[in-house]
Amino acid sequence: MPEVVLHHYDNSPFSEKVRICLGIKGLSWRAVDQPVIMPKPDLVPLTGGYRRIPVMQIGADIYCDSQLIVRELERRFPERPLFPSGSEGLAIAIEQWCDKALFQTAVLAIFGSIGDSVDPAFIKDREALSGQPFNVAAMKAIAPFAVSQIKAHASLLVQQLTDGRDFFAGTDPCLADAAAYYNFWFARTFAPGLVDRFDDLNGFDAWYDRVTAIGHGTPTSLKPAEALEIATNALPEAMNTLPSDAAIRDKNVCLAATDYGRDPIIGTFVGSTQYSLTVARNVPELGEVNVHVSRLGYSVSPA
Ligand SMILES: N[C@@H](CCC(=O)N[C@@H](CS)C(=O)NCC(=O)O)C(=O)O
Repeated sequence: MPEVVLHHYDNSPFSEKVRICLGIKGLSWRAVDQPVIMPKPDLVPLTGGYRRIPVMQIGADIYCDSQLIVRELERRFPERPLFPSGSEGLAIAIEQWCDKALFQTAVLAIFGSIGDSVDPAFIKDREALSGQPFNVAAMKAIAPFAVSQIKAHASLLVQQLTDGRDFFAGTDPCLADAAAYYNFWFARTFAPGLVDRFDDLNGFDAWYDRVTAIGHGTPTSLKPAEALEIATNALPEAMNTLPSDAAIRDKNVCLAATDYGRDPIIGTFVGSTQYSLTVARNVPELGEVNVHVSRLGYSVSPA
């Protein structure tokens, strides 16, 4: 099987979720450093327009969005499962809580705290990404409340740990641990002093340290040009389409995130599962690549 290539950058919280999942599975992988802001000339040819981070590449298969990336890791590398047996849906529901409610709270608290020192180019880029003003003054005003909310979220996790278990689902770490962890990692790394410890939340910091200790598996760096070459020399996996999507099979469609970073990915609809949508794209410099997005949170429409 071709190597797992993760297009990421060190400071990316959603990448940290994936890196911890790679650590849980003990995988070796290749790390491509991508820019934190646009332009991303070595990423967009692979994705066909999607600019968010992380993106996983396996040969000529390109997986957009951390929620799809972790599912694909589970499908290809089922050992040391990310989804506790019988609780797959629950793990994903918890991931949704972490990626939406908890993440939004962490963003407000962090940028409310460090907003004055943020690079104006970053602010401009994120305004374009979200279509909203990056209002540091408003974030500052709400930061104390956001910090109190982060702690309230942390206390939910502590409730799950009261029986003395090591991780969210018991003795072994799973997706829920990685998904909750990256938000606290984000705050603790980028806004020191904000929520460094929760001494009165019994068990939280020990859990946090256990997840930190999982690490990231074994990454080795790869140049962006080498990743493009891997795609050029590979063929995408064959895909099936669900019967409910038969009407759009082989049609030219546009896939797009529905929250932010909604740049369209245009291609021929060639595959779907209950949780993913796939288009084939023929890229002059790369040949045939399949781009996969998560069904949850992405729209499909005629191109
Ligand atoms: N739902 C997406 C969200 C990804 C996301 O917002 N990523 C951030 C970085 S952690 C991003 O792409 N920011 C803009 C950028 O890096 O260009 C996922 O789970 O992967």
